[in-house]
Amino acid sequence: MSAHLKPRATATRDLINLDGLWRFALDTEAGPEPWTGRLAGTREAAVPASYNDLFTDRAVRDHVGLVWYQRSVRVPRGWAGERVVLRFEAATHAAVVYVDDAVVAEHVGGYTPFDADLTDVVRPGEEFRLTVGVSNELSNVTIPPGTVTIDGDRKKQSYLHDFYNYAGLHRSVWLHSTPATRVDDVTVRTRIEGAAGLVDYRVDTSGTGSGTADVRVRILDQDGRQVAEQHGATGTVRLDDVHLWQPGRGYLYDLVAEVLDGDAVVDSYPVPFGVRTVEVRGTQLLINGEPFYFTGFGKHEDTPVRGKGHDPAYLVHDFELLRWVGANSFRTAHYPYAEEVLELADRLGIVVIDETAAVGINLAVQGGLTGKAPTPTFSPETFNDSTREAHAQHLRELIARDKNHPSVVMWCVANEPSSNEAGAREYFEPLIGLTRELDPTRPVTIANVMFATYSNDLLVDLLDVVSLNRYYGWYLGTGDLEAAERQLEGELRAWASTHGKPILMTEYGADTMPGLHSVWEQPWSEEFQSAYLAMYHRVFDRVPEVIGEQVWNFADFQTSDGIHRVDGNRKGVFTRDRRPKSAAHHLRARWTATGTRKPTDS
Ligand code: GCB
Repeated sequence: MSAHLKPRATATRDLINLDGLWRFALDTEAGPEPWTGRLAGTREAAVPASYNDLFTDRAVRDHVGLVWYQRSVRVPRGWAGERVVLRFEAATHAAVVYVDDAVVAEHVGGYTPFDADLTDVVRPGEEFRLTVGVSNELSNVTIPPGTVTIDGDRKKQSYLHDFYNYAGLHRSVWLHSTPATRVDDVTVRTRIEGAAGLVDYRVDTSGTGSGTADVRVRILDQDGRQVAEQHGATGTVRLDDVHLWQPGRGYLYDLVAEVLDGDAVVDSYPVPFGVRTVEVRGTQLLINGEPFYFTGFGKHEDTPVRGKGHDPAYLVHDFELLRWVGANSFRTAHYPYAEEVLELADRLGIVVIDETAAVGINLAVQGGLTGKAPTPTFSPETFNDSTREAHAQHLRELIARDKNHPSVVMWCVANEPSSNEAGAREYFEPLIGLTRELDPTRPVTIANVMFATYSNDLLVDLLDVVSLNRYYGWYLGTGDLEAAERQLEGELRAWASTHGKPILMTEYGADTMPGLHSVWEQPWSEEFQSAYLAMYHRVFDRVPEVIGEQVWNFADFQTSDGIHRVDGNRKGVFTRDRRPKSAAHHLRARWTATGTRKPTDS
């Protein structure tokens, strides 16, 4: 069952967090039907966390297939008559959930939440055995894709993305109650009219039988004072003298959606929202009518030991480093991040480009790197209609989860697909259309790969912003920043003059070993990283259509093993444990002066 509203404790809803240590076993050790009893073995795994780096056993780290998590859960006595729901914020990449001996949910997609309605299978006051099988297997019809091969008695997995395929229960697990008659979903969209904010809302309800429930919405300001109240499941609330949500100043209101039965409040659910607009006009992206210049990074959810497990301490620290370095934005490369990340971005006014997990819809890159004749990316045997349907479902789940977050200003439908190849348009046009249908309020982009040029890219006219990932001076012409500067400027100017759209640099960066220094600015040295970034910045400042710069990457991150990677990708401006390389100081000087306006704009 897909999920909309994040579980919250409210006057009408209770919430229990199920994080902690769960029993854990690989499918190869768990025996048949492991959900029918206590899991074999003595391993316990932390939730939330990737399981891969928790243990010293390589068989766990490299495991391909299912792993099993288990714990017992007691339903509170007081929940009689309530709806009882289990919520997984993320199970990477697919999950099957058992309550005692029965399947209660299955979900595919590793970075979006799902629910299981347990109302009819559990009893208040009683305990049940919760067992979850989580698979890390990827295929040509999963998002992201990958390939599993059999090597003797082992399964092996390869994939087309440059980050380690961490898996497991990466985010919190909750048990919560809702009333039977309840708020199911809330959609908030905002407009600005002079000094007023217009809040268009829609409240979906369930369990109201054939009668229509009376819905009331109340708007509270950041101090909790009620500033408006209105009845009706849909409508527009006017907020005079509105406090706008601004980059750097994340003012939030709460829209409290209530279901009433006479005077009684049957259900109550608050949605934080900000009043702001986003629009692409000409070659600018406007937030609240003002041109916005993006500074920041492509990030990853990646930390030592935890892998992709959500960690509130790293969240706070990463945002603190963003502030320190003067960054005003980031992209959720290459998958949706934990919702807590967006909530904090909402509160702090950090601007987010929200990306799907569609990374690696591209067989040309692999062909190009191995010298073999490329396999077509879009074909019945490779990425096909079923892949596109999985991608569509992923977009539905992403937009359902994130639509109300003011920090999110743009959807990124994919990272570096083969957008110059036959079939790209047939594959992507319906997905871009779906994104716009699900959310007509936000611009849409795709992070473009270098092989798809201003003259052969097949998608650019469908998108609002040209987002480019480019590595002149690193992958191309390594170390020659003079040539790179010419090539980069030439390419940016060609995109600008051919397509007349805003250009956002969503990736540029160079691998850098911290502590390696060179008076000649040699590749891999800290000096080179700074010089490389400074060169890109000179070019951005000369090309008026460039609306922002997001360095690849915020921090070093783990990848699969390979001769191009030294314990992972080293393009971080911070190390994996979040210490600055010297380039951080270069960025800090530039970005603290930039704020939200392009350095060359007065
Ligand atoms: C890219 C990818 C990113 C890689 C990066 C690199 O173009 O989008 O996932 O990590 O290049 O460092 O090679």
